[in-house]
Amino acid sequence: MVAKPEHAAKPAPVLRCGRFTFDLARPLVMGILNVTPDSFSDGGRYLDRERALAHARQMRDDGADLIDIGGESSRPGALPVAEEDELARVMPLVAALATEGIAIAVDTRKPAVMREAVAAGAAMINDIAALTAPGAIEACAGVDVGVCLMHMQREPQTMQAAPSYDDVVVEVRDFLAARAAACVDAGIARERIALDPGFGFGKTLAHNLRLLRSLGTLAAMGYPVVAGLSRKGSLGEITGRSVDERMPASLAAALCAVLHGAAIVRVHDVRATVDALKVWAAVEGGA
Ligand code: 9MG
Repeated sequence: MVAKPEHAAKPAPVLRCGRFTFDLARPLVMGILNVTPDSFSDGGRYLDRERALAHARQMRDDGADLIDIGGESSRPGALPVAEEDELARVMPLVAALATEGIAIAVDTRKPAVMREAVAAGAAMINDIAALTAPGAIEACAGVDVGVCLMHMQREPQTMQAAPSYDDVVVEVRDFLAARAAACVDAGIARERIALDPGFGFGKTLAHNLRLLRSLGTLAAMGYPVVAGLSRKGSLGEITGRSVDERMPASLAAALCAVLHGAAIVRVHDVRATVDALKVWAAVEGGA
């Protein structure tokens, strides 16, 4: 009898987030819902609760696997938000949408917000600071929430002032490996961890492009890689387009990210991204 090749026996990898288990055989789409007055793309648009809920449901209907809700802007130059303000912006949406069976990620750096979000049914904590705040790892350990650990050089207020690396890929990879190890040591299961190079967070266009081409190096660590390029400044630098005109560039960037190894793309334009990925999957599936 001919032995099966080893890869044929391996189940497709999964990402476990609360009550959701995502099959990573196809790329996942994470829709962005910023509930902030000052986010770079949709700042102020979803401060009205009903409007925010309607947008989240629309992204779900358009094919988003997860909705990422954030109450503190992380755009370059953004100022920190008080805990009570962040909770007031985010929690009613998390509670309502989680009850409707939608997989919710909460984009926060604050352990208190993490704890409340998990208690309200959030499936994932998306932390641009990779759970480095005191108490953040503890807030996510011992519960079944998924975590997205992102790399950022410095803080949003200062991160785009002359970012510099000896080797951006090596430094981002080593940082993410260390953060994943800290999470595993604290009891967070490997299957609950995703890693993100943090496009635009303390990176020039050249850094972002090198990281994009090197996503395979990050994916080789064995964790799903999240790529967030949607409408970001680097796409404006390449195309000369304003934030509102960056959808085509964002689709191209999402496809490039998937081709280079991203398992999850974090996007504003869910419907268009889902369509683009369907075309890619049809082509690749037939190969
Ligand atoms: C909150 N936020 C803004 N950009 C992001 C990105 O690229 N990745 C992740 N995980 N979160 C982000």
